[in-house]
Amino acid sequence: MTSILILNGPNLNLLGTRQPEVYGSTTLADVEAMCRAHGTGFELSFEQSNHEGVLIDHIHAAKGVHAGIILNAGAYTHTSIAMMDAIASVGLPLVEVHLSNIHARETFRHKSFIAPVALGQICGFGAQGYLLAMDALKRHLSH
Ligand code: CA2
Repeated sequence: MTSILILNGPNLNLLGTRQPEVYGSTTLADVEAMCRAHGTGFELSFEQSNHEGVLIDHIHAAKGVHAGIILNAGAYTHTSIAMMDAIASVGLPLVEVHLSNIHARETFRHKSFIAPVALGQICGFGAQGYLLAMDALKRHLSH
């Protein structure tokens, strides 16, 4: 079975507990359950870390194990050249996801270091964005 990694960055472990007006009331465990129930036929690994280096280790370890990655890098999206380099170095197809529409928020959130090394970016659709990303990756991998 084709395996994919769904990787979540800093503070996303707090999802559903604070700022529901921005990020909704769905918890990260709910997001994982939604992804597992989505039925794209992927085997899923679901990981979260608040540490940039740990996220990079997960990206490196994905090579040869997973066929693709779905990444919500949280605030590292806007700062991390190191994550960008890691994604480029493994060469796996990656879909960037954000719960909120980062382009409708503060200007510092408009910049993504992930976007240039991603297949595409999905933002503004809340937890549903992860399911859209799974569909996009499924379609990409079957062509
Ligand atoms: O919209 C997204 O998914 C973000 O990646 C979320 C990040 C933010 O820094 C990005 O600009 C956009 C923040 C994640 C923080 O998540 C929390 C969830 C609930 C309560 C507090 C933080």
